[in-house]
Amino acid sequence: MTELKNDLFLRALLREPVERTPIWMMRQAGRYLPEYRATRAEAGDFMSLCSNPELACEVTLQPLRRYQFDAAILFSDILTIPDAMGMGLYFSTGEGPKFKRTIDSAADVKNLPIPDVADSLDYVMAAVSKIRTALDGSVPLIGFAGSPWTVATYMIEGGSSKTYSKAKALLYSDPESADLLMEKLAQTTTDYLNAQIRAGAQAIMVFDTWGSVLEPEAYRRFSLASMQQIVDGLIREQDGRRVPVVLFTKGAGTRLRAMVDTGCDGLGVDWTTDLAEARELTGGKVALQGNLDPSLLYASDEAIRDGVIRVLESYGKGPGHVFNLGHGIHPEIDPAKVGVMVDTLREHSPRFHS
Ligand code: 1CP
Repeated sequence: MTELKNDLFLRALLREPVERTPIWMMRQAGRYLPEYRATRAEAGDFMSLCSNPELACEVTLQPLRRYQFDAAILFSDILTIPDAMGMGLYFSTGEGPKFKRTIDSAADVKNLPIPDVADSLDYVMAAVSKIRTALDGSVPLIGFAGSPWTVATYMIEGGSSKTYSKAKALLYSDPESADLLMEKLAQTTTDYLNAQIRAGAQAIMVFDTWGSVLEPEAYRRFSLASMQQIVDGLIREQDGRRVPVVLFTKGAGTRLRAMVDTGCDGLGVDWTTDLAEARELTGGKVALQGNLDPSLLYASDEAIRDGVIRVLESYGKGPGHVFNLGHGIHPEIDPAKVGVMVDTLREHSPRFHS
């Protein structure tokens, strides 16, 4: 294996000293970049882009050509797993993800197959190894999946939702079926992430985008417990190096404290929680990743610079911080604004590590 030339991101996740704060950006490959839109048009649609390893590799690298990011993230989606379970994922332009079939009953959960991911998601592993070769050790590659609860919301609702009422109805009306669904998803997700690690992913991120819509008890049972199961089942070392795991529950707030106990290496923090408070809640036991409000990238260059410095000051001095947005970048953002964020971080972060 080629030696990693820039391992700031991996070192920061293990809370080892770094000379500056590493940065990557959620949805760094995506619609805000004209070159992404061009490649997606070439592919035809989003799923054709995901399932073509050459084009998935190309869009993964696009943001790294523009900005000095310290990590690459696999170009794929959290909904490839239910697609591999036979639910028929499709994207109609401007409408987000949709499923041809949905989970409507206990029988649907029981009949849901556990796919052989090495086979049905082989295109993802092919993309991972192609990206690793193309990166040639420049920066580490992040593999990812959605949390079972977050993925389940799409499977039950048939797409995006504002209220999650169908998904929550299943949890409360038939908790045993909900447990079985989470179990099937946790098992498949663990296999899938381990296959990504074997193919070359050097860090793992689990996106629990909708965990915070659950009340505390339901969060523990249906979201946190299944993430715990995934963390427990993951390969944690590869090629003599630890493969760090980051969990991200958007809007986690005080739940960050319980998330530490999963044994993950890092936690994603969105912009509604101050990093100083998150650091206190997590007692310095994990690294923190975040948390500039993505909407701040609509602001003036000066306001963006101030915002980046405020995030650095909020975390404070010392290791264990990976800079990121608090959630994915919005599609309308001017790509030049991302450059302002990255340049400001490069200029100002070294003094937080001296
Ligand atoms: O029109 C297009 O080109 C599709 C837009 C798009 C993109 C660029 C989708 C559809 N997915 C992706 C890529 C993607 N999705 C990545 C790639 C790597 C990168 O970050 O650069 C990742 C990590 C995801 C993860 C993802 N997909 C999440 C979790 C993270 C998050 O943002 O909260 C979720 C919830 C999804 C579902 C999904 N897929 C696509 C969309 C538009 C959505 C969100 C739908 C919704 O808001 O409910």
